[in-house]
Amino acid sequence: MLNKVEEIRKSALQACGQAGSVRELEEARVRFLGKKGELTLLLRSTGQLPAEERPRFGKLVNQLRDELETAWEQREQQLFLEEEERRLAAEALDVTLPGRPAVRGGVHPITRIIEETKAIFMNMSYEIVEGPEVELDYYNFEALNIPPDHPARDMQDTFFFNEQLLLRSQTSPVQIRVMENRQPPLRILAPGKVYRADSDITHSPMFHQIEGLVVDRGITFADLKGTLQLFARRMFGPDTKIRLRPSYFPFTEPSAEVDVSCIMCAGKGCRVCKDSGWLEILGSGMVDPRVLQGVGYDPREVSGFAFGMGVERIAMLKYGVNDIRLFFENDVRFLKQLGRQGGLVC
Ligand code: 2NL
Repeated sequence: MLNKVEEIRKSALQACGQAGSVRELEEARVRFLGKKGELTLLLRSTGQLPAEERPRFGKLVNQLRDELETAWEQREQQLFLEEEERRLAAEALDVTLPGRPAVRGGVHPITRIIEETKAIFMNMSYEIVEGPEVELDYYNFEALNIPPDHPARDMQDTFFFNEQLLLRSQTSPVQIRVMENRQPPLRILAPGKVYRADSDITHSPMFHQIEGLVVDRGITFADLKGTLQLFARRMFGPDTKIRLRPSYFPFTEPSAEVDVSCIMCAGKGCRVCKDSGWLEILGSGMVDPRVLQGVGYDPREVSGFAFGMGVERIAMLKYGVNDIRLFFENDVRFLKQLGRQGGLVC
């Protein structure tokens, strides 16, 4: 029996020393020290011994149990530390490695034109105004002196929800609303999305427009011309010339279309300006007295000028883009290419 105790002691200490992980060690513990383990079995065999030997044997087995428990505790501590060391080594993080460069986005070319234009007019003390994209027929057409039979009213050109409600086809209704609510002097710029039932390489059903309006006592056509001259120089460069051609809009009288000297060839003639040396960039005119009257202003007291431009058209000219749809596909390669040409912006 004493040999048996020594035998178990040896093989238990061996198993304890050989356990390569906390899990293996626990398996060995169950095998020797567990409820059905070897030590328990040994203790049960006490009954086979003569009565006088039993106390000494019991004491021996209990000593062995204490010894093994201590051995297990120490080994467990050791294995735990080893395992933790291995885990920390595997998780090691080299904080001196260079970081990955963050991919930076850019401002969309359309947004850029809008922001530049806003900055130019804010510099001339204009106020930026906004309004609803879903409008009433009254603000989009009637208040702008657009008669019921005018081609712009064609159901085919404008998105109507019903008889009265539509998607605005220009940003003028924003300005009508401002005039209705406020008295001159007024210097406002209304940028925003507009909608027309038209789609090809130069037309998109949604595009962006910027309109400007000045109303005060004594505003003349010279104010219009000087303002647009300054805008053109700041937008396209200090040597830019402008040219006004007579035109017609129901909401302005007189009306003028404004050209700038070609930004590609400086007026010498090229493919972009179709050899004319000029590019049309906006429409403008003196606010029609009927429009002023409609918002409750007295046309004998105040006068005003207004202008409107298509943002995509300006962006296409400025960046040499021939298909408007490229602006809305948001192909990152296209947007990056325009981003690199940002130097054109003055
Ligand atoms: C163009 C022409 C224009 C206006 C817009 C306007 C607004 C009010 C009163 C009078 Cl509230 N006029 N806006 C005037 C002339 C031309 O736009 O070709 N736009 C793309």
